[in-house]
Amino acid sequence: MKKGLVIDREAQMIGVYTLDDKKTYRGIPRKKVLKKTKIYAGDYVYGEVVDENTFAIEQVEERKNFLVRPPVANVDKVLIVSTIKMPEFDNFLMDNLLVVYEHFQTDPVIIFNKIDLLNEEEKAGLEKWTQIYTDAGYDVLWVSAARNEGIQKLTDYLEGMICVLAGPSGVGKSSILSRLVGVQLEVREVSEKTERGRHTTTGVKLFPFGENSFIGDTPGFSSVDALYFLKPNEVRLYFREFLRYDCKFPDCTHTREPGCQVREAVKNGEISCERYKNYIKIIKEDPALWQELC
Ligand SMILES: Nc1nc2c(ncn2[C@@H]2O[C@H](COP(=O)(O)OP(=O)(O)O)[C@@H](O)[C@H]2O)c(=O)[nH]1
Ligand SMILES: [Mg+2]
Ligand SMILES: [Zn+2]
Repeated sequence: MKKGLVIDREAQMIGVYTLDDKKTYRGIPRKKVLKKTKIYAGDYVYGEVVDENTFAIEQVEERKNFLVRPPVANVDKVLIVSTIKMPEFDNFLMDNLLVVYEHFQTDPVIIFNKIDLLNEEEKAGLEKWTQIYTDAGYDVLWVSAARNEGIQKLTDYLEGMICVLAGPSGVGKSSILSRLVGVQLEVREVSEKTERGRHTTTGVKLFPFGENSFIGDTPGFSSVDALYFLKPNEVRLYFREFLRYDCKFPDCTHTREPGCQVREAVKNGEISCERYKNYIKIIKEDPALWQELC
């Protein structure tokens, strides 16, 4: 059988891209397949090319993860796009996004765009935040979509991956997508309201770029409250750097427990105050908990 990737999924349309000869077919699932599972963009499928336009889907590979927004399977990287200025960096939003995408078991990476706009002082800000997120365990890349800087490096970094863009409006998601794919494209912004009010899911297209990489044209969350998906005592599992510490109690919430190594690490500067402050803020705990350490 031939292996393909579902790159277009909207209503009854299934676009299958064959990985060996890089052609796109209309996918027609066999009845037995549809009984077993739904088919999403990002699904790897096996089947036969039955004519020059048609791929009969016999089998859907088990997916390693599934993002609800956008509805894409097997996501290797979520590119959380942000800027230091225009719009101003919002680290609370960033930490909420990181928690949510960690929870969906997709690997978030941080992209700072619009670096062409920064003066010396703002560049110092970019370096400060880059250090904080690198220390926390994230890859951070700098780009300027406007000047096409850092785009080749980003393309190389994403080789062979299925990725989607996330982040607030105006940070340059459409511009980055256009640079990666090499044609002018609009990321299809969907307002929170219309998305929730609808029963049918919005279609997603994945565009091939670089060497065997794919990127979605439908963005992920522009803003999100981690507590929409998680209970307060689960949030601690998605602050990467917290997982390096063994507190006295294995279910330590890093708030008031004795022998908390995370609080100790905040106190001695190993964990960033900014990150711990947002942790406390996300779980809606007492601000005194970070104020007394920072
Ligand atoms: N100076 C500068 N402007 C940029 C850059 N990338 C995007 N922009 C501009 O920022 C605005 C928003 O970009 P867009 O790609 O639509 O952002 P989106 O809302 O996240 O899709 C547009 O006016 C872009 O031209 C960049 O690297 N530098
Ligand atoms: Mg856009
Ligand atoms: Zn603790």
